[in-house]
Amino acid sequence: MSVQKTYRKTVCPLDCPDSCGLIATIEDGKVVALNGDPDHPYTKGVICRKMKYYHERLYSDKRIITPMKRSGKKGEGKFERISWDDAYQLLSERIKSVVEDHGGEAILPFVYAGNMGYMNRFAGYPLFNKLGTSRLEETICSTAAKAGWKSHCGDVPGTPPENAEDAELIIIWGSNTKVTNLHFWPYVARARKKGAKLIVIDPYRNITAASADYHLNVEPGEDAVLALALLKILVQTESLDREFIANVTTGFDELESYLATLDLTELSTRCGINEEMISEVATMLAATSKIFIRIGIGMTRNSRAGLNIRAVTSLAAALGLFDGREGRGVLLTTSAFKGEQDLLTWPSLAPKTTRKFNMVQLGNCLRQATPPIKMLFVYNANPLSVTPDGSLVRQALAEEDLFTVVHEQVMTPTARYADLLLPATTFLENKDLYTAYGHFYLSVVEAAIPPCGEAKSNFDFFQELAEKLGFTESPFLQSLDERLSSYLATIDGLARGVNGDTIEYGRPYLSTKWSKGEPVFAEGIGLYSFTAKLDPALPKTVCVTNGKEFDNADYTSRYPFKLLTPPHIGLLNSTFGERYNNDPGEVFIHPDDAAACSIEENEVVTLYNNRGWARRRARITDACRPGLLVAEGIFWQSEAHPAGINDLTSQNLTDMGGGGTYHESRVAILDK
Ligand SMILES: Nc1nc2c(c(=O)[nH]1)N[C@H]1C(S)=C(S)[C@@H](COP(=O)(O)OP(=O)(O)OC[C@H]3O[C@@H](n4cnc5c(=O)[nH]c(N)nc54)[C@H](O)[C@@H]3O)O[C@H]1N2
Ligand SMILES: Nc1nc2c(c(=O)[nH]1)N[C@H]1C(S)=C(S)[C@@H](COP(=O)(O)OP(=O)(O)OC[C@H]3O[C@@H](n4cnc5c(=O)[nH]c(N)nc54)[C@H](O)[C@@H]3O)O[C@H]1N2
Ligand code: SF4
Ligand SMILES: [Mo]
Repeated sequence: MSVQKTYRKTVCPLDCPDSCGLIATIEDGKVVALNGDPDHPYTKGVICRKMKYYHERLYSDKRIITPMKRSGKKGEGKFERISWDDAYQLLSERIKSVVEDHGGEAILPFVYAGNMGYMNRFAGYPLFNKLGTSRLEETICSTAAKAGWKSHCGDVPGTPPENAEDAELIIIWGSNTKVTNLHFWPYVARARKKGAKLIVIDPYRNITAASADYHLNVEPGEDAVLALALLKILVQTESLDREFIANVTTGFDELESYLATLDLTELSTRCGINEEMISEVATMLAATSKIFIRIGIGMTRNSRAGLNIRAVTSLAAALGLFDGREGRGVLLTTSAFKGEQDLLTWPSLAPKTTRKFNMVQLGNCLRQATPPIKMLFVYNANPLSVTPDGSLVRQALAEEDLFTVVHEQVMTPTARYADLLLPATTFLENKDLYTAYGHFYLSVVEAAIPPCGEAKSNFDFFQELAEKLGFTESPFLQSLDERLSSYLATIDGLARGVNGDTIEYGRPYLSTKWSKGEPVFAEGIGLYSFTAKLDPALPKTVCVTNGKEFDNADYTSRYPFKLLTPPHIGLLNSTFGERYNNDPGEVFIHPDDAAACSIEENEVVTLYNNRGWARRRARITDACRPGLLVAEGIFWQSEAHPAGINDLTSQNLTDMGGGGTYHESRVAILDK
């Protein structure tokens, strides 16, 4: 007898700009396949490979399906099973005693975007506010990029990605699109079929750059310099959109005077792109008005993050790319929907304004906060793998008097350090609302299957915990549907009449902010500003500056290599790490450097600096220039490789937005 199949629409919850519409095939109560939803206008039936096999993760032996209490040493990963009742009892007693003895600020929640669904991602906030815990500044990903954008562009949304298909010149700047934003690629491909050229600006030849017409292997962190060089030539050749500059922008004079002081040869040397190539690109920019720039976050994971974004938007504005005309545009993030965040997080529940810690400085926080953190509460995140200066975090997690709670789906490196480990559902097991930062659609989807084992969604877990703690304020009494409806009602970008009662599950709703042909800056709408009102320590207009670690003479003398740590095609940050058992990942190294260090292909090499060390398998390739190392992927720490790539990265912050500088570490290779 054939087993009946059912199909449920859902949405990929991962922190990926594409937020795909998915169809789960269910057989006998189990998900047996995941496919792209052909009716989703951006997904168009296609999904990435890593997600295609998500259901294997759902049922893998690495999955956490019951509450557990630590029975071995911290980090050993030994646990004994307990009931949810016992887990709640233990947890609520511990919370009460920490709050009583040390105050609420001795608790630090650590959360990020393991699940992008609004209900579950923010589910812990009301409780942590009520408890008056320390607060986490969620800076790990794109705050620097957003701050850079906002300083010149204000709140304008990015151009719809669909516009790129009418472009004649596309620049992908600091994004490995074929890996991190796969669904933008078909628009690029269609444009190229019609004759468009693709330029990729990236320090190494990633797979996107390898498919481009031109690859500009800019020195990492020097994008502002390259943009200034292009602007200088475009001024000289009178190729800028002077009408747009005059009517729709302010402050160009200041930038123009600065450009006049710059020397093209010096700029070229500094950014690592020869003058002929810079001129050729300037000529291409002058030859067509149909230019689309897709800005990635890659250029913002260094100490000049905001400056680089400011520079690229300045170049775009000087070319008039914000005028909404066909085939033109600039896309960093789409910002298509905005709802009332307080209805998810409930800051009004907090008894007072509590201290804040920047999540990329978790190491310092756990080691140095005064008074100290006594309880770390992790959900939706794997801090031991993803935060910089990882050896500090590891030492802190091993301390006996830190009580660590981890709500997780699988046995991550952080989970192994938990004192109390609680099972979390996946997106297939819970309902949620999803938007996207790479397209303009919103969807609400229901659970495709019931929870596996005793797993609980973030929402259910935090509501139940609040109840055990005796909290009765209205947010703690809400059902998920109630919270969802209240939030939906505040969303700017949804068409009128779409609300909690009328929304169709699984249907993608297009934002009212989507428009293929509207200017975002125009007379009467708003002006682009080439100058920014910022902290006085930051330059008012874009200029040439030094990198904090890359240009530090002391570091340079001790650690000759620059290290980048961008995404890997098979991982989503550290999610799916369980698929690469004991694999430390690769490091790309130029053949000249490999020869100088007598390194052979596939040999495990040790990279080190003052913060720590990490091992990777050498992949000898001219995809990166001499002096540059590239380690794709946050592979899990394991018994064989206890240090991860973030043992090498620093807690330095970006110039704006307090972000992490994951692509600005200096390292050396250990002699054999
Ligand atoms: N497969 C996969 N997809 C992902 C992720 C993943 O881990 N794996 N992560 C997701 C998340 S959370 C995010 S935030 C996005 C991030 O995706 P992106 O926006 O693509 O940003 P990054 O991945 O940081 O870096 C992208 C590229 O920037 C380059 N880069 C580094 N430094 C510089 C520089 O100074 N200048 C320039 N021009 N380029 C530089 C890197 O070499 C890399 O090729 O991707 C998401 N998608
Ligand atoms: N070296 C280096 N480090 C980086 C980066 C880099 O480029 N280089 N990128 C940075 C960036 S951009 C980001 S966004 C961060 C990401 O850092 P994190 O947000 O920590 O992302 P992930 O590593 O994907 O880990 C998410 C975890 O959440 C769990 N999870 C998923 N859904 C749920 C759920 O519903 N409930 C609960 N309780 N848990 C869930 C997953 O199983 C997974 O272990 O990493 C940063 N770290
Ligand atoms: S990770 Fe990105 S590309 Fe892959 S299914 Fe999810 S949203 Fe789509
Ligand atoms: Mo991210």
